[in-house]
Amino acid sequence: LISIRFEYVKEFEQPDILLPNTWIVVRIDGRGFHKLSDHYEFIKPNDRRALDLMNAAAVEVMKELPDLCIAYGVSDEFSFVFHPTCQLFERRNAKLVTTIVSTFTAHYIYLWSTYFPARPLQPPYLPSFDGRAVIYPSTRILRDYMSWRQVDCHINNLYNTTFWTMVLQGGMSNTDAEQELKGTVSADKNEILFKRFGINYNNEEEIYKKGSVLYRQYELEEPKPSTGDEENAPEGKQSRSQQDKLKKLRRKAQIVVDHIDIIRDDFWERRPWILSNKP
Ligand code: DGT
Ligand code: MG
Ligand code: MG
Ligand code: MG
Ligand code: MG
Repeated sequence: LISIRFEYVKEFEQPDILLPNTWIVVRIDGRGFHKLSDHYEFIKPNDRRALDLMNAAAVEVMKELPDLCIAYGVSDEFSFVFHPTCQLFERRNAKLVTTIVSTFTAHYIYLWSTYFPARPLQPPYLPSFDGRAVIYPSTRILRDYMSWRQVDCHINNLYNTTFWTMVLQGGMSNTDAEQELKGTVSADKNEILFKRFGINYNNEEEIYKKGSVLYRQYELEEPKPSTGDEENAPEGKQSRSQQDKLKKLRRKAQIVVDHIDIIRDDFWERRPWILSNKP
């Protein structure tokens, strides 16, 4: 066959399998959303429609990829988490990242008009996202990653809320507000908000302060009695039938969008199935 002559080009493809038995986080981020949010006149500092649209697209990604355990979103970014036992696409980096990025982008664009009915999408201001995969070798580090993103959300939101209140309500110029906020700590910003504008930061909406966490809400039922099959499965691995059962349960489970602390243990202890990957 003539194709034999050309087949050697296959050898140029590099393997990109992610280390086994590690958490995989695929983080996507909107490209140039500074410009995009200006063009479509997103409300500053937080546009509820824009965040709801991000969350709606992420819910669809979770539905399409039952292997995902949890996702966390803030601003124009979303982190999607695969369990260490995940074998999707043989854990190939590019396959995982490109599938998440394109699935998310497709839904984001499809749902756009629901959230911005008066602002049809127009080139060159079309939403696109970049993506990367990072692996984490322990649950502790995975949780620290999630905490890092939520702390970032809080820090940025406190800054943005204070900055835009000073500008929009206080009539300050952008440069003056920026100058005054330089070197301030959280307590200073809270004080500016409260003393000057009567705003108690604690009363701001949770979605802005905490970001959005998406997870599967399993029905609270006892796990089905196991068949001998699974007991023979090697430790740390799941048998085919076990995997199939999990997949079915995952497909059926409702996906919850919550705005809640994920730094402290409470969230995880009350939902042990999220990290254990068992119903
Ligand atoms: P990149 O990610 O390097 O391509 O560049 P950007 O412009 O996407 O920068 P990034 O991701 O660091 O920052 C996100 C931008 O999106 C930031 O400029 C503010 C904007 N943005 C996100 N959510 C909202 C929102 O709810 N309201 C408004 N007004 N802007 C938002
Ligand atoms: Mg970026
Ligand atoms: Mg961005
Ligand atoms: Mg961003
Ligand atoms: Mg194909």
